[in-house]
Amino acid sequence: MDVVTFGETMVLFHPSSAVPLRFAGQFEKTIGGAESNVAIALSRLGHQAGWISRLGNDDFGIYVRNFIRGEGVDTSRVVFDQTRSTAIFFKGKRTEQEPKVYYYRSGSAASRMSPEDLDEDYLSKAKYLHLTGITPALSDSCRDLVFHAIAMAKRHGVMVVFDPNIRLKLWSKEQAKETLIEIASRCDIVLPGIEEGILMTGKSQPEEVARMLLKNGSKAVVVKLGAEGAYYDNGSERGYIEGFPVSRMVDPIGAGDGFAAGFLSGLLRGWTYQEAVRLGNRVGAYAVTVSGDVEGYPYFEQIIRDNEEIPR
Ligand code: KDG
Repeated sequence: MDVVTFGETMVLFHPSSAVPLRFAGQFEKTIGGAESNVAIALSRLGHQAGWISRLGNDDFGIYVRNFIRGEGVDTSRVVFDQTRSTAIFFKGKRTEQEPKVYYYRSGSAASRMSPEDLDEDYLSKAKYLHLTGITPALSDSCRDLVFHAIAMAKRHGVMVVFDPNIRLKLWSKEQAKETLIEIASRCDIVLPGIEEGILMTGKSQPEEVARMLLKNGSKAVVVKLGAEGAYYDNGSERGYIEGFPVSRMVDPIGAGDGFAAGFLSGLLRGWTYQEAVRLGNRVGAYAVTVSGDVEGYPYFEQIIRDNEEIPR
């Protein structure tokens, strides 16, 4: 495996027309989950990714597993929980820039994930472990799982990449800050969005956010700046990398996960930080052109075809 990740993936319903949810009569169904988004995007970019989770033993659980497996992601460690359901969520009107999300996930199968869901042999063979700050917000056992996974990865020299992905519908700012700073201090690479970086460090500029997170214990930090691109600092090199212009902006959700996948793809290819961040920006840009989370993620061939300037 190049990258192993774990987290909750839900069935996502979008209203078919741009009306408030209470008037919507028809919905399109797909899936959404930050970690499976990263695994799918990595698989399209040509890497081996494994996604670990718990799903309900129901039609939605099978749908989520089949969708992710159909993208070439290894789902062999997914467990079907006999007593809990697969979570679902809805996205609000498509005309909004940042659509509202409505979760129906409390007490879901994935919220029962715990350290027992980790297979040490499986994780030890990965090059990277990818984590997000959504998982520790789901339950105490999920929080334990995150810390357990980091310790396990460290024992085997697996690099740990952490995207704080703060979801204030799941916990308060104070709880999020305390836990995410603690997790970040144990991770090799941290990928906050600028707003997340501000919340975690109290600093307002990307350079300061990165410096604080390096001081906190991480070896490298990339601060995502949306359309503006990203700022990286790995202790020896630092700088801003411009974003990619997009022809149509439909829905920014999923762009950060696309960034993480593109960036990891660059590192897995042995590229420099600068080149890897650039690929992250590019994959994030593709993601915002569609309403679903994963539909916009490109195949590597598409990236080469769409732009000759791809490094190497
Ligand atoms: O990053 C996109 C995800 O946030 C979205 O698909 C849903 O995983 C999700 C969450 O927990 O909010």
